[in-house]
Amino acid sequence: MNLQGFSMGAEELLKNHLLKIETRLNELMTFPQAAEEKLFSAARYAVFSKGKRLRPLLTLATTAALNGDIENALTPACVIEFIHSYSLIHDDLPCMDDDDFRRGLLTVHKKFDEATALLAGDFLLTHAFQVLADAPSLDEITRICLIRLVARRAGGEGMIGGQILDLEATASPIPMERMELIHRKKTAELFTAALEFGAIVSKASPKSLSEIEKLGQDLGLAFQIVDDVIDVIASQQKHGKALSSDEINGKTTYVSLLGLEKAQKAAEALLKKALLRIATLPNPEPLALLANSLVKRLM
Ligand code: GRG
Repeated sequence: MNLQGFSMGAEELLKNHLLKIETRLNELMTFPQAAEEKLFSAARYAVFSKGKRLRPLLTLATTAALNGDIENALTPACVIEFIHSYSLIHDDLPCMDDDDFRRGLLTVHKKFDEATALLAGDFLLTHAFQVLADAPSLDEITRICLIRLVARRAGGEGMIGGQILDLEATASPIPMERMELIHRKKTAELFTAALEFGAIVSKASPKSLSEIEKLGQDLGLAFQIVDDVIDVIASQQKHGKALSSDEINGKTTYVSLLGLEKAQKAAEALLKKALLRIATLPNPEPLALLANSLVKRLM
């Protein structure tokens, strides 16, 4: 994490947010002893397997940036993490990326079995909506706004749409505009929802919500570019050459189109734009710190 120029206050606040997120996730993922034990175990395995919690942190940091109520934002923040966890379980399945490991642990279908992994993902997505619909501290209008927004961002023209476009794009190289569209849908849409959740809970004005949307898009795209860069650098370090998993799978990435250096520069330019927007918010420091650490994890 690049902490230069940030006060300890912002870092402490993010650490405190992280603890609150873990506690609320545990509360929302505690199930009575039931015949469906295997399903709940698989879902818990996915949610509590060393994820960085970036998206829920973004929800809370946006809430803090707008002087909103963190307690009200906690359950919505966890809902974003449930949807993220479901997407990773399904993304790892043999019919998609067919990965055996995630976060240094066996993927859910390897630890359990394929059918259980599929259902654990289905469950987490459904659970996310149930938790939002039942959220006791939110008024009904806020709950409907959140449900409508996340359904759109995670749905057929959002994250799931991005995934199908991504699968279709594996066969042959694609131009930059197409790749950016895929990245925006597959990764940036859920990032955007995470920030917008903080804004909605904080009762942001339509103008402020629209600024937060642009911020989420820029940060999400920057994060995905950095993910592509990390993939290449990690494989260089491991194998001593630039043959990343994306390259092995024949995937077009920012790095394959622009080269490593220009891809890094593209991410930095998006970060700069994002930081300018963040600076206009009432309490910008924690969100600025988080944005920096998302994009500068390698630089
Ligand atoms: C299967 C519907 C469906 C969607 C899958 C999110 C996604 C769409 C696929 C994941 C593929 C992938 C690795 C994309 C790169 C960006 C990304 C989402 C990285 C993982 O996010 P982190 O680093 O993960 O926040 P942790 O492990 O920290 O939770």
